[in-house]
Amino acid sequence: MDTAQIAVTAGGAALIGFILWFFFGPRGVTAAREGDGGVQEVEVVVQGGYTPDRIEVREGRPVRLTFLRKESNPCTEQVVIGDFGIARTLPEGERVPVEFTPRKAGEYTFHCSMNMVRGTLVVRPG
Ligand SMILES: [Cu+2]
Repeated sequence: MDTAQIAVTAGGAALIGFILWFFFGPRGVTAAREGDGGVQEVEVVVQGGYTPDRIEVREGRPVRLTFLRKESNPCTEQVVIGDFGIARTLPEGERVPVEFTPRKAGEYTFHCSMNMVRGTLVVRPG
């Protein structure tokens, strides 16, 4: 192999590695911080997905997810948390607080109205 071939091969391998990491790599879990009054708060940025997309809270205490949508893509205009009967419109650039209290430990999905962009709420036993 000459230098160019080696460079192309290495570049391809690096790209494949990146793609595998991007789609299948470990996802960080963001634990909610408990503010005044015991409300578990997390800000979620909506831009090509949810960041963070895995949020850990404790059961039996109020949760406030504040969504901040930083894009105009209509895909993410609504966020739905079906298990809690929540559907909210997210105007671009506005913080939209969504409050509920998870009563039962488990994993719950939040997603756009088309169910294409998703995140997970992990509720730990209180
Ligand atoms: Cu969508």
